[in-house]
Amino acid sequence: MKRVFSGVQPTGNIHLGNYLGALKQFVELQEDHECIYCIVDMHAITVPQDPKVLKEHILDVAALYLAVGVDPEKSIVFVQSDVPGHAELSWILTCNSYTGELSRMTQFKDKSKNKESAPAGLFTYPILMAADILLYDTDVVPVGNDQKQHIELCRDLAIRVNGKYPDTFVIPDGRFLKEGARIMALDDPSKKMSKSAENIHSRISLLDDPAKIKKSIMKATTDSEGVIRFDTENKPGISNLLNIYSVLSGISIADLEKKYEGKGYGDFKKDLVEVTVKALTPIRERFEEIRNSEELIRILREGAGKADAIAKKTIERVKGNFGLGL
Ligand code: ATP
Ligand code: LTN
Repeated sequence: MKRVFSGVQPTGNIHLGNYLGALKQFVELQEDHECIYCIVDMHAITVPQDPKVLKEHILDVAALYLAVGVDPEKSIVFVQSDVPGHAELSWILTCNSYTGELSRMTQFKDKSKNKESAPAGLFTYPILMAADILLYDTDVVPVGNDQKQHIELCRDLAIRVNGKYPDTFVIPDGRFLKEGARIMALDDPSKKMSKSAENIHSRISLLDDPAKIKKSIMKATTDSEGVIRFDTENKPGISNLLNIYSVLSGISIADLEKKYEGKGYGDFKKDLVEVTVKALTPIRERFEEIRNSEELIRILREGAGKADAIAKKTIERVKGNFGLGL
C-alpha cells in the first residue's frame, strides 16, 4: 500500500477551502492507502500564538479530522510536536537547502511582505514541511493547489540528498484536485478563501451554523450579468460558487449551468445555502460529540506512538547515511 501524509495547521477557522482542497481527499485516500494525518503545531508558531488558544486549536483540528470522516482505525492521527523526528530531520534538511530557493517561495514573500523583519521560521517553514513528508517515506501528499511550490521544494531536497547519499529518501508526489483545489474568498474571488482574512463572510468555516452560512453565501460577490455560467476570467464570483456547489453536491458544473438556465443569482444562492448546510451539519454535530471527549486524547496519544515508531527508523537511516551520531 502506498503511504499518504498530510498536515493542517491548528490556526482556527478551518474553512470550506481546507475541506474541499485537502480534508475531503484525506477521507477518500484512507480506503486504499496507509494514511498519516498530522496537526502541524510547529508550523503554527512561525507566527505569534497565544499558548492557551493554540492548545484549543490543536484539539479543534483533531476533532475536525475525525468529524469529516478520518477513521483512526485506518489512519494515524497525531500532533507534530509529539514526534521529535520532525525537528531533527528539519535541521538536517536545512543544511541541504539554499537560501536562494527559500527566498523564491511565494508564501514566504506574501507573509513577510510589509514587515520590517520576519521570523526565520517563516523562511524555513517549507523545510519543516519537507521533513514532515520525508520522515514517513511518503509516496503521496494530498494538499490544496497553494502548496505546489512547497511540494516541489520537498522533492528537490529529497533528490539532492539522494544524489549525495543514495536511497536516503522516498521521492513523494503531490496530489492536487482539479475541482475544489482552490476555493476563493466569497467577498473577493481574486483571493483564496483564507483562515486569516478579517471579514468572516469571506469564508464558510466548517463549524458555521446555518444562519451564518446563509448570510455569507447571500452576501457573496457576483457580477451584474445575471447569468449562471462558469467563466473564471470574467465571472470569478459565480464560478467559485459553481465550483463549491459542484463538489459539495456531486453535480457537474455543466449540469448546474443547465439546471440554472434562465434563473437568477438569488435562486442559485438559496439552493447553494441548502446544499452547504446539508453537507456541513453532520460535520458540526460529530465535532460537538468528540471535541471534548477522552477518546480524542487517546487517539492522538496512540497516533503519536505509531508515528514515532516509523519516524525513529527513518531518523536512524538518515543519521547513518550522513555519518551522524555514534
Ligand atoms: P490559510 O491561508 O487559509 O490561513 P493555510 O493554507 O495556511 O490556510 P493550512 O491549515 O495549512 O492553512 O491548510 C490546510 C490545507 O488546506 C492545505 O492542504 C491547503 O493547501 C488547503 N487550503 C487552504 N486554503 C485553501 C483554499 N482556499 N482552497 C483549497 N485548499 C485550500
Ligand atoms: N504547509 C501546509 C501545511 C503542512 C503540510 C505538511 C501539508 C505542513 N506540513 C506536510 C502537507 C504535508 C499548509 O500551509 N497548508
